Amino acid sequence: MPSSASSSPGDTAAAPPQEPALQAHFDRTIARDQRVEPRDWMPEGYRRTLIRQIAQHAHSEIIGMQPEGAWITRAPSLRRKAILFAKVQDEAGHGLYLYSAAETLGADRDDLTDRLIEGRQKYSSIFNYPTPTFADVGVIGWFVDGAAICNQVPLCRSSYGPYARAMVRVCKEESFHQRQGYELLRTMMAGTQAQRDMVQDAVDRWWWPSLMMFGPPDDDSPNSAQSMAWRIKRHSNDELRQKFVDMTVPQAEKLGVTLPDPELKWNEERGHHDFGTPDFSELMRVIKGDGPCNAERMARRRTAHEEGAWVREAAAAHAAKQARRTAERARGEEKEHAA
Ligand code: BYC
Repeated sequence: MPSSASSSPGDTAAAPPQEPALQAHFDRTIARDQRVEPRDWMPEGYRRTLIRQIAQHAHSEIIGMQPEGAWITRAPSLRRKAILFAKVQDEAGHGLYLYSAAETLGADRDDLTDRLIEGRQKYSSIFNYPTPTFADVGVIGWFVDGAAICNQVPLCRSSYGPYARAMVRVCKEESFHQRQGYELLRTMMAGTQAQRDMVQDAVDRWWWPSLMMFGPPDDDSPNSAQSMAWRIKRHSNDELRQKFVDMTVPQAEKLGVTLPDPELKWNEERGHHDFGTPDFSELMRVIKGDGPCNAERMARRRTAHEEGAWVREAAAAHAAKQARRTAERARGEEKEHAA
């Protein structure tokens, strides 16, 4: 487990250390696999990269509530409704931990929200696909949360302390999310032919977009090399994509569905599955805003933000009142002591 690098170089010196010394200390922290904490000096590029990735990750959790959230009122039983409610609520929680982690880097939460709703910051491509049937809820749990686990378990060892610690809890919850999806699909596969067809149709629609979640191929990933050198990312996009495929193939066999890739086969020599190439031009189109549901997701998020203004105002007024009362109490106690 990496330990914290809390001491700063020059603690013992009278004058504040100069940047090269700070940089050297930061480099040593990374090389020793220790953690960088909010109070530590860090290069501006490292801070910017983290804010970018953590904010996108937070936005993804918040926008990611929509595709499944659309089924809460239509879930086929009370049990499924309660499960789905809990899952979507967990996603809101993940967004909140992540916005808090971004705040430790000096980001402002309101500003991050503005960047999202004005389209100046990204969120995961996967949430721009529609959820026309209840099988989509199961497949999102199985594929999307499965992909999230592959991507996020290594982030528990990310070099930035608050991000890594947030990921520990997020991953525990994602693991439940994945299992509930798989359990839902197993139930549907044990049902009627129409239900089995519904599952296969959802698998066919979500497979390739799920592979795209891992980002562009390594050769076209402008951020990977630096993020890996800083140990923010621990594995490349292609490594994680491969891990997801290897993990999912036996699960698909057990479930009795076919993954829609004719090139998918076990490669004995590599000890991995070979698989086809996702359409990365589609990924780029979706990231740029031209996916099937981008406009709908953003419109919904903007409306929710506008409709939530009174809640934020009320919470701010309540916090101000509490602060005023605490200050008044402190002044009263001071007077008592003085008397
Ligand atoms: N979608 O150089 P690259 C969840 C962007 S939510 C959109 O490889 P990087 C859940 C990328 O940002 C979990 N954009 O970038 C919630 C970059 O653009 P900028 C979401 C993408 O950062 C609810 C450019 O393309 N997970 O689990 O090294 C319900 C070049 O890419 C995508 C996270 O956020 C994409 N798919 O690697 C259910 C995980 N891919 O910023 C489930 C944390 C790439 O340079 N993030 N881009 O303009 C990461 O691990 C990394 O940021 C990525 C990309 C692997 C996504």
